Amino acid sequence: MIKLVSFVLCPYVQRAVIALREKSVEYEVAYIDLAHPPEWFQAISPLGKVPLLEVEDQVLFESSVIIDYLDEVFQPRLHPMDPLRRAQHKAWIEFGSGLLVDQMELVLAKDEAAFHERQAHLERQLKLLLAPLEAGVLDGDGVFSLLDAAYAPLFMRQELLTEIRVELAGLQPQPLQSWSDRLLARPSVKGSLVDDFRERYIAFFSAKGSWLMQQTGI
Ligand SMILES: N[C@@H](CCC(=O)N[C@@H](CS)C(=O)NCC(=O)O)C(=O)O
Repeated sequence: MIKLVSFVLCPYVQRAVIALREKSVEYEVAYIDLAHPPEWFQAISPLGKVPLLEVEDQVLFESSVIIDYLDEVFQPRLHPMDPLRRAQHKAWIEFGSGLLVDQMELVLAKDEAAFHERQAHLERQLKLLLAPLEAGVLDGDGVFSLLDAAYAPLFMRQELLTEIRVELAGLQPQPLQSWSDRLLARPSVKGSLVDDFRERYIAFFSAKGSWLMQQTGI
């Protein structure tokens, strides 16, 4: 049995969950509190981060490596078959990892000035996706790809953040919004979070002093 070690709000773990669901692989999830990591986790996690994938008494870390592994061992293959296109997708998945950091830094901004500065940064970074998107580089072989699994957690959070502050919709020009809409409609994506994710997400970042979360009135 495949076992994922997770933190309920972690977008990197969610990438692996989506890949597993697309492949109809049975898996278990062990949720930990990253603020108080249990000893068993500290003993097996090289960097103290989630996700971890436990398989055959071995441990894998780094979400991009975990989803690559899952793609190699479970059908259907989600990465493009063409090696060049596959390499391009891997590169943009790495870029997507950085976008998740940019998004988190936006949410963690403590005041309005910092928020606007990080919003501008995220907007610039998101715009870099437009050229490869319009050139077809981000297309899979006509089907849902591992790159899609890697970007869906980012788009889910963008949607939630836009509900809180409508001006954030402007961060995603139409081609990005269309991509996001397509991904967020997938059952594998819809079912990849805990039911009370929204409440937990808002409560977690409110407790960290997020200026954006203060706008929710919670
Ligand atoms: N590059 C890593 C990032 C993983 C990551 O940052 N995970 C966060 C939770 S979303 C974490 O475990 N943070 C704990 C820490 O940094 O101590 C990946 O893609 O797996």
